[in-house]
Amino acid sequence: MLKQSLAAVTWLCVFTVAFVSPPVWPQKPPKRKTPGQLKVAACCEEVKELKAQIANLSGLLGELSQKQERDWVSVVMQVMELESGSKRLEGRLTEAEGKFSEMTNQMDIMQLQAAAQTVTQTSADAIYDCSSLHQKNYHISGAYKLPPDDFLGSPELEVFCDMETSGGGWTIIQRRRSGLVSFFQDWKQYKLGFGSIRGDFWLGNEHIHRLSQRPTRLRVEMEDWEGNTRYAEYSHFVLGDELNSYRLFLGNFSGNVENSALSYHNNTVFSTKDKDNDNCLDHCAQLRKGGYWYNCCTDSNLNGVYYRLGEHNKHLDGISWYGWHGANYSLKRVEMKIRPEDYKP
Ligand SMILES: *[C@@H]1O[C@H](CO)[C@@H](O)[C@H](O)[C@H]1NC(C)=O
Ligand SMILES: *[C@@H]1O[C@H](CO)[C@@H](O)[C@H](O)[C@H]1NC(C)=O
Ligand SMILES: *[C@@H]1O[C@H](CO)[C@@H](O)[C@H](O)[C@H]1NC(C)=O
Ligand SMILES: *[C@@H]1O[C@H](CO)[C@@H](O)[C@H](O)[C@H]1NC(C)=O
Ligand SMILES: [Ca+2]
Repeated sequence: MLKQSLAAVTWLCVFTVAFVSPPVWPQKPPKRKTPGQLKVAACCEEVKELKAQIANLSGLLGELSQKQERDWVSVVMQVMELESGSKRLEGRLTEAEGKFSEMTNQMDIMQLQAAAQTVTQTSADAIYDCSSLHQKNYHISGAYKLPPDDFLGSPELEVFCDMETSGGGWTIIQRRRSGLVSFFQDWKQYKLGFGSIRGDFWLGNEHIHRLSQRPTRLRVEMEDWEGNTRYAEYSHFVLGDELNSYRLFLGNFSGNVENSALSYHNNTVFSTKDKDNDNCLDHCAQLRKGGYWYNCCTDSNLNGVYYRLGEHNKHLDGISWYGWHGANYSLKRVEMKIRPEDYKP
C-alpha cells in the first residue's frame, strides 16, 4: 500500500519535473523578446489552460506528498515509540539486575591483564580459576576477568569468585537469586553459558568440564523464603565432556542437608529441552523446565523455574531440593561453586 503510493508520487514527480520545472542545464537567458515569441504567447489560449492544469496537478502533488509525509511521520513515530517502550523495559530489567548486584557485592571487575603479563608459562603459576586468584592475594569476592591462557588452552573468561565461604577460592558455576534470567535454555546455551555474572547465570558446561579436570570439590548453597540456609559439599566432582553428554560424577558427601536430592543425579548425563538424555519415558527437561542431569526425573531441580514468594510452593518445575522442602517448594537462592580438592586457604 505504502509502496504503491510512493510509486505514484514518484511518477508524479517525474511528470512534474519533465513538464513544469524549467530545464536546469545552462541556457542563455533571452535578453528581449523576438517578434516570433510574442506571437506565440499571444495566440495560444491552449497553453494557458495546459499551464493551469499543470498548476492544479502540482497542487495535487503537493497535497499528496504532504499526506505521505504525515503518514510516514506517524509510522516513524509509532516505530520509535515501540522501540523506546522496549528500551524502557530492557532498561528497567538491567536496572533491577544492577541494583541486585550492588546490594550483594560491592566489588568491581578487576582487570587482570597486568597480572597475565607477569605469569610464566607453568601450570602452577597460571591463573586458572578463583582459587589461583586467591593464591595471588585477591581476597575480595566479586567478578573477575580471567586472562586467556595458551598453555592451559583456556579462553578469556569472566567469573565470579567467592573468596569468603570456608576459606574462599570458589569459582561460582551457577547462581539463582533474582529470577531475571530464564534457565529453560537449549543445549548450546548450557554448553556455552548464559545469564549475567553478577546476577543469575550458568557458567557453561564446557567451562565447568574444563575446570573440573583436576580433582575438584562442589559446594551447593541454598536459602529458603524464611531465610534458612543449607549446604551440600561433594568431593571429586567431575563433569564429563560433551561426547559424554556432560555426565555428572560426585564423590563423598558432607553438609547439613539431606544428600540424596543431588546424589540421585550422580552418574547421569545432562538433558535440555532440545536433548532428552534422561532415564525416563518422559521428557524431563520439558517437564521440569531446565537443563540438568535428569534421571527419572528429579530429586532436585536447581536449574528449574524461579518462583517468587507467594508462588514458590505451587509448582513442580521450581528450584527444588526434595530432601529439604519437598518437590513443590522453589528456593529463594541457590549457588553452586567449585574449587580444587587440594586448595589451601
Ligand atoms: C483545477 O482543480 C479544480 C478542483 O480541484 C477544478 O475545479 C478546476 O476545474 C481545475 N482546473 C483545471 C484547469 O483543470
Ligand atoms: C570417600 O571417602 C572414603 C573414606 O573416607 C574414601 O576411602 C574414598 O576414597 C572417598 N571417595 C571419593 C570418591 O572421594
Ligand atoms: C556416585 O556414584 C559413585 C559410583 O558410581 C559412588 O562411588 C559415589 O559414592 C556416588 N556419590 C554419591 C554422592 O552418591
Ligand atoms: C505438589 O503439587 C501438586 C499439584 O500442584 C500436587 O498434586 C501434589 O500433591 C503436591 N505435592 C506435594 C508434596 O505437596
Ligand atoms: Ca526421556
